[in-house]
Order: sequence, then structure tokens, then C-alpha cells
Amino acid sequence: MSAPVFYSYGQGLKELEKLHMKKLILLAALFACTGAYAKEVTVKEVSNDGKFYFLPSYLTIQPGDTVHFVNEQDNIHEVMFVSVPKGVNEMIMSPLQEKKGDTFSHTFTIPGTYQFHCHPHEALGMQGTLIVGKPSKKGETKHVDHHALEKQLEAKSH
Ligand SMILES: [Cu+2]
Repeated sequence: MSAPVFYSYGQGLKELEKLHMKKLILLAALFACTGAYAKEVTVKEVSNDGKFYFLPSYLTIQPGDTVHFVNEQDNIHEVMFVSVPKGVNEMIMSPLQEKKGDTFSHTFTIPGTYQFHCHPHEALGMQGTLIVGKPSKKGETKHVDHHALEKQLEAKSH
């Protein structure tokens, strides 16, 4: 005959703690997925001794995070996204940022690799890369023809 099994009070408590921990871990995972902790990140647009660059020029964020592009000096910058993941169906570009403090903000929800440049300083190499979540694999991004778009916008305004 086997004796009935009784859990001591201490053992029962431990089991309860374990369950509680499992719940907490699940909750944390859920928050991570739903972006409850969305972050805000700043990228500076710097003009320094004839050099023009984004600071940082390479950054990784999570889907749902917002990037603020902030003009650091009274100089003209314009952020244009020239390569984006294929799922992105909008043109991401700032208006002309002419004054110190001018800010362009965008929230990124689609994972992948984004490349951007400053339009007036394109030839001077003012460019950057943004990774949202995970980098895109080959063939998962598309080039945005902003020169064509610019012509379209010009045509509309005339
Ligand atoms: Cu610029």
C-alpha cells in the first residue's frame, strides 16, 4: 500500500512561485511583442567643418520605435529614404529642414533594412542605415526612386 502524498507547506509555496514566474515571463514576452516599450531615438543632422553627416549614421531600433531626425545647426537638410523593405508602401521623406532644431519624426513598424540620405548633401556622402528589428535578406528591399518622385511633386505644384 502506498502512502498518500502530501506536499509540505514549503513545497506548495515553491510550486506557486514557479507558476508565478512563468506568468511573469509570459507577460514580459507579450509586452515585447506588442511594443509596449516603444522607444524614441534621435539622429542628429550635423554640419561640421565642411563635413555633413548623420549621428549616428547606423542604428538599430525595434518595430514601433520612433526616430527623430534633428537639425543640429542652421543648415539645410532633407531626409529621404532611398531603400526600404518591400512591405513599405509609403514614401518616407522629411520636408526641408532649414533651421536648428527642425525635426522630422517617423515611426517604423515594418522590420528590415532602411537606407537614407540627406538630399542636398547626397553627393557629399551624408547617408545612413537604419535596421528595424532584423536586417533584410537579399531581395527583401526595394529601391525608392526619389528623383522620379521629386519630378512628380514638381509637376503637381505647377
Ligand atoms: Cu544635409
